Amino acid sequence: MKSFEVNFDGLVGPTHNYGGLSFGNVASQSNSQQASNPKEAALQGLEKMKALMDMGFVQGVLAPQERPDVSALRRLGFSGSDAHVIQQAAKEAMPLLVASCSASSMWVANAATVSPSADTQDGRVHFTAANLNCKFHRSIEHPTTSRVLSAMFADQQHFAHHGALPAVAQFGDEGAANHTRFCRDYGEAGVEFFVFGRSAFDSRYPAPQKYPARQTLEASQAVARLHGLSEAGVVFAQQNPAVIDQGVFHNDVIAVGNGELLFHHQDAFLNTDQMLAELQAKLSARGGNFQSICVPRDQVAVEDAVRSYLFNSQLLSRADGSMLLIVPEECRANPRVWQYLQGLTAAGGPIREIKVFDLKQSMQNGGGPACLRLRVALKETELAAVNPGVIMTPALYDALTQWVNTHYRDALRESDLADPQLLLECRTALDELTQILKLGAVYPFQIN
Ligand code: SUG
Repeated sequence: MKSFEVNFDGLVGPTHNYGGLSFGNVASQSNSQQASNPKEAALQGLEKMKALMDMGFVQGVLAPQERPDVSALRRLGFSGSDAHVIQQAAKEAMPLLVASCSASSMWVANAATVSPSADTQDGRVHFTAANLNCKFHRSIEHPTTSRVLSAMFADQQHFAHHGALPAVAQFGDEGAANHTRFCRDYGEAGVEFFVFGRSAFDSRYPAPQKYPARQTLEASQAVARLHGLSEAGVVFAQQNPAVIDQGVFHNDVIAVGNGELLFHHQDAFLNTDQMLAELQAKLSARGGNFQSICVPRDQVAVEDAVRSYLFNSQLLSRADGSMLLIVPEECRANPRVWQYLQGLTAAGGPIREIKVFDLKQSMQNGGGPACLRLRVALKETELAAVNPGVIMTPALYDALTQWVNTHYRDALRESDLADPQLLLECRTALDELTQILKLGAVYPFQIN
């Protein structure tokens, strides 16, 4: 049976802004308070989705969330009408209003961890929504994420959904950004690779000193258990704490994998040789031939990787078996990274082509091409069971482009977030979107 890796890209929401909310994420911190352009951000994302569809990949769309999140503000003690809640928060606690307005759900690599049916005990595709417990603005995403994923993957014969892990730092879970899967073919049993930043209960694992490690070993282990993965099909590895302290807040900022290939920086992991040997052995037991490409620090420093987002790229398999790397414009702008990439494609290895995309609006908050997509490997029958409203087509691309042009602002500053009109604009837009994507009622304002 045919199988596919489908990329579901997060549609950028109408409140995209630079709130400076993510300590440890260099771009978010350094672009804080700049004016954003939500319309441009959403159109840049749609361009990438269309380009992948035009290249023959199956492409999906994941809806943004309702923002400002008035119910989150109510839980923090603001009351009265929705407009009053927003105005009071703006007056008394602007950082909370900014957090409740973040369009951060666009980075859907953090929405959930997904295990394809070939790896799971019950033969279904498993999803665990990420609790994103490290940052308040992200911790409020998972209830709506769960509803949206359930509306997209509704068929219980094929799809199983798990709620987010307990909302405490010991189970900090950032979803697929710290999860990669290696396999010979998307439809065959593979090896799921979980990368964690620290252990909550075992002090033998070193922790970073400056910035938080968002993902714990215990969270990764819990997800593997929930998904019914076998010992033979998982590898757990620790991220190098020194690179977290240089701004690598998710593993997908320093490594990316696809098929039988891991593309990573020399300093990405602790105990790299042992980890590579385990991946090699486990994939080989599954009939695969594990390969890795290590980018040496004397060619690309960690700082260059963080600035350019070289590893936050999409590594895609083409029909002829070779691979394509989708990188952000910032890679071309960095001479060392660009020179490395020229050498990489010329070397005759598995990565043959580089395609560059302008995703500046998202990049300025630390979200590159790979952050914007959630990968779901599906067999033909499973793909047929996905809500067809969320699969990209030329007609859907046109409808979404028109929808963005109708509803989105082209400039947003912090002071604009206090405007109760913004809430109405967002709800009007999202109500229309649920019809375009055929999702049914998924937003709090549609349910309550
Ligand atoms: O969680 N930025 C996101 C970026 C997430 C990137 N995702 C992956 N690497 N997969 C984060 O730090 C910034 C929001 C602000 O500052 O306005 C933010 O949330």
